[in-house]
Amino acid sequence: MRQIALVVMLIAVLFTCPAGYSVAAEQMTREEVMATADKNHDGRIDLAEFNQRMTEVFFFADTDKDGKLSWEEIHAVVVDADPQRFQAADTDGDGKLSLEEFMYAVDIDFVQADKNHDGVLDMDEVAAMLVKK
Ligand SMILES: [Ca+2]
Ligand SMILES: [Ca+2]
Ligand SMILES: [Ca+2]
Repeated sequence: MRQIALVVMLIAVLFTCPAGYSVAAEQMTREEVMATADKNHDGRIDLAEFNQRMTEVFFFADTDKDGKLSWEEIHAVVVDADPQRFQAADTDGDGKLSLEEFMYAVDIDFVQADKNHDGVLDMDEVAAMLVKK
């Protein structure tokens, strides 16, 4: 069963935001991921950059501006989102993700993607996230 990290989907969201349309995360190349998330172009995504981008994703996706992400809001921007992952991230079970729940979930993905545990995602680690399992 293939599972693409939520973080890749969300970076894909950022990548597609300016163009105003959605593409599936697996269509992205690692160069596109890096070009989107690596703001200072040092070839790595650190946690501060990552959290900043994810916060932007959160508010971009919150189309009804209630400060929470419903499944419909997530699904509207992440075409291949996994409902089970959404439910797992919704720790208080109210059917929506608060910013805290959202950031907790994506930070887990960041840590899992950081294979060498140096606190940043480099090109190889981003590429590994894009590999289908
Ligand atoms: Ca909302
Ligand atoms: Ca919740
Ligand atoms: Ca790393």
